[in-house]
Amino acid sequence: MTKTGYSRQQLQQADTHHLHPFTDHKELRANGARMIVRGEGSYIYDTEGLELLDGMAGLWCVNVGYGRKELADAAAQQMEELPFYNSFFRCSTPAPVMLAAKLTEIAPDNMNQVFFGTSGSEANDTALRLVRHFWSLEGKPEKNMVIARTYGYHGSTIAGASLSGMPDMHNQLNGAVPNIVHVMPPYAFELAKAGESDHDFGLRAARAVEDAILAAGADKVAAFIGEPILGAGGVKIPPASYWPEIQRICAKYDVLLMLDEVITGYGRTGNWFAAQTFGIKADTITTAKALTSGYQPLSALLVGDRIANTLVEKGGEFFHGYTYSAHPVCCAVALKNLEIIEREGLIDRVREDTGPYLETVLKERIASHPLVGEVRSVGLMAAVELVSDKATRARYMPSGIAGSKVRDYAIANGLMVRAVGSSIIMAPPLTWDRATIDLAADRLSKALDSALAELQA
Ligand code: PXG
Repeated sequence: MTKTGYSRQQLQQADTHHLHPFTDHKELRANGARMIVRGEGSYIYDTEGLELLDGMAGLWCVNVGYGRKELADAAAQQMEELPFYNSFFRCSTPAPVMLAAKLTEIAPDNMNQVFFGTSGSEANDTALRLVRHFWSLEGKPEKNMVIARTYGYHGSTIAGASLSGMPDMHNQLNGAVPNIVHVMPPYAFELAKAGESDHDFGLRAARAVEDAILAAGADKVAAFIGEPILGAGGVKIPPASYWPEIQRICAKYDVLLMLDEVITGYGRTGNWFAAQTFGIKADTITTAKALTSGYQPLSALLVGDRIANTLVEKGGEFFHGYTYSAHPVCCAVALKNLEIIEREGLIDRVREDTGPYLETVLKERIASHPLVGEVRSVGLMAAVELVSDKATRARYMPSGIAGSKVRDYAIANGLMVRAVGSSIIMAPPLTWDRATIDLAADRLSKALDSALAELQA
């Protein structure tokens, strides 16, 4: 029985009326979902009382960990005072106003405007509309193509899926948003040529963007969009040469730079934003997830001065917005969440202590495992590549089998991780300390051993 009084069986029965995201429904109904009923600190609990160390912070979002009463109180207080009022028709409410001001304080210097939505997908829809509108206002409506990347993930609305570089999603779209092209991602582990240095590979991957600009003509290209580190596509961390080259290319051809920090924002890489970690100057920054640590659905599109000035000065009315743009309850929770992150020094800790510690632990304890082809991390965001042969980087077949086995063993050992193809991904709460990282490494090592034994059987 759960605290709610329902057994797993009762919940699974009711769940047959629930269409889950990214799910094969027939398979789910045959096996039933794990029912997570409670969270506390770094742990989640299911109906059977299983305690899982949450190596994914929910879905890359619960940065301050579970069970924060302060966040519940902030929501309750706002609900009692004013549960909702809109920001249309010359109205506003205090929480989003104060949040917007706070965000411009912690964001890169040129980011002084914020547009709110409730999800990363919505924020990217806004970003796409905004960059195209910007070029129209500048008298260049034909400058409307956006360059994105294979393996990129930008959401699941039609614009989000169109910007994403996931072939399976595109195949189901039956018509993507026009004028979006995809180029290679900076994924050295699979795409670098024999003998090619990381530096050279980074430049080559960036120049795929230049090639796309030249192929279309710079006067046709509105923007490039990318995650500083590809997240859902498998924590693919670009070589140090990549972002400076992208920046140079965007500047040369006057192509706007849209950063998608839905995963990397709010401390994950050891700074408020990965733009600061990698030194990227963007025109828009999409954020969501950890803005509220997942306690409420909220996104914030940070809009740079160049776009904002044109929008404000030349734009007239921008015909765009959502009922829940600037939702006061979500914004009140976000303000409190940012306060917690600051008060507890979580970002400095990631940058100076736990981030480097995680990197060391992965290198010293995980990288040498016979199943592991590479480990990589920035801050508290990591990937472990699984191979059948360390030298050739060959994979176990069928594709993804090693990832799902390691994930399942990790869960059985009390560690929630995510598999992306032949890799294991981690993005834990920023509250993890060294002892928690050690515990996660113990559980992951055991999972690697068990999976290897089975794969070799
Ligand atoms: N951009 C990025 C970089 C994301 O990671 C979105 C946009 C869309 O956000 P919303 O809030 O609309 O989901 C995301 C979302 C996974 C997984 O399995 C990742 C996301 C969402 C769901 C699953 O890793 N990222």
